[in-house]
Amino acid sequence: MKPISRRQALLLGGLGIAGTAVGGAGLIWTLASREAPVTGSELIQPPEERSTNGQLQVRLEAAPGRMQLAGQPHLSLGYNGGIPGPTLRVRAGDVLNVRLVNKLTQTTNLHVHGLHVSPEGNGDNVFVSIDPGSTFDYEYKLPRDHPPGVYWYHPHHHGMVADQIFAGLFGTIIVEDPEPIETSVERVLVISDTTLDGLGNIPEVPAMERMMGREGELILVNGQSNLQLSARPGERERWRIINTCVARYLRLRLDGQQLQLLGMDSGRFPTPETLDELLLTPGNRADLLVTTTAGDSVLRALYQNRGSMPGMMGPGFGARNPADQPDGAALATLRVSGEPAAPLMPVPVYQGLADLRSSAVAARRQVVLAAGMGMGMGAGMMRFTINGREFNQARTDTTVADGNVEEWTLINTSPMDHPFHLHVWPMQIIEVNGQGMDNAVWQDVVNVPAHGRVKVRMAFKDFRGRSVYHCHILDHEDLGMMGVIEVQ
Ligand SMILES: [Cu+2]
Repeated sequence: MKPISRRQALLLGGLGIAGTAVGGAGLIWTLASREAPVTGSELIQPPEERSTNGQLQVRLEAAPGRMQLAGQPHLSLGYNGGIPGPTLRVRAGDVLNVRLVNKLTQTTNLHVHGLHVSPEGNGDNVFVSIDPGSTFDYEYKLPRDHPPGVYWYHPHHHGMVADQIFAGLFGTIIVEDPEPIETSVERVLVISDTTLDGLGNIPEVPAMERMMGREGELILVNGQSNLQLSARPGERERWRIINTCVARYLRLRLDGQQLQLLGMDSGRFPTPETLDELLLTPGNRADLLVTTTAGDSVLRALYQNRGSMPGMMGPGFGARNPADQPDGAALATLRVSGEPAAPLMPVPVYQGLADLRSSAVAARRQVVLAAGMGMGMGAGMMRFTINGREFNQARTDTTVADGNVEEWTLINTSPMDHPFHLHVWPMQIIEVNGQGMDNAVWQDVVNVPAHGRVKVRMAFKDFRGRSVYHCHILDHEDLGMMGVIEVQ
């Protein structure tokens, strides 16, 4: 039997050692986890917490334990004992209080990805460190005009982000619509990938995979493998989809059903856009309407080429990638049958964020994302840099004046894609490889293609303080592809 590594023991704690022991419960877990994933079970929704009278107070306990993954108990990490953690539902103008209890064996903290809230003090402050056994009280005050949409929470302690998310620490935040959209059912679909070592543990990830960006052998929705959903024809379902994978790009299809995208990240389109295929890079979210048609349809994640490592030919992953087959990986099967449902009211028109394409730009910057061989990280390790430097928490890389609109040109000099994430302030995509956009597209994670360049504009308003921008291939972030921004 493969012994658990020191790094893994640190991540998962004493339970990891117990799980590999022969005899007693340990052996049962070991045998159970060698079996194939359980498929075909009904979709399970994570527990929900909803704000009342403008407030939501929740306690999130990050801890190792036996969690259900692909229908079997596995030693992993979770918030409040489950993967994903509870769904938090709030409204613009609300105050969200989170008491984070760290029962891990490592330092952690919390990031509320995409929320437009203060990055300072006990707000969305990634410089907070919560030691094992400690507790921290976060408070997030959402502005009254906060965009509705799908957001998420996860750890952001530099150097451990990829490991902790890969092991199961993530959950959904939904900011409700100011004007309700009529739907027959709303579902939260949190897509993650992970690898199980056959002993019921999440294994250590080799350096090579961290440099490419790890992709797990299993792609799960709410911790479930190829689950099942049922509906009647003519229903309008609302799917809130999050890509929580450390590095995997999700190219999603649901052939046979009518799909309309309400928006991505915090960006909502004025009217829903019809689509056949949806690309979510790590960190992206989709707010999707599915109008059902009779028959069975499979939600698939198709292989997406995100480039290769410098000096290597072809993609970094081969046969063991579940999406690397002609039909991709089956994530869910939607069965539509029975009496047709009554039609619903049209989706109300949404007035989005102001279009910055006609705004005066106060400053233009270049942000160069690079990967290359370098000194100082040990033999064979690549350096992942922004403007030639690795992350240093003490250094401020970019200083912006409060209230200004800036235009950043994100330049990728490497042969692999990097999804660029800026905290607190959403980005409007202006140009991709020299091509202007047809409409106003807002995202907080923007893909910068291999050897490509993307222009984005941001309005640095409402908050001051220090925060970060980084590659959302979280292994790259942990390896240093992150910079500090201060708005003052
Ligand atoms: Cu990257």
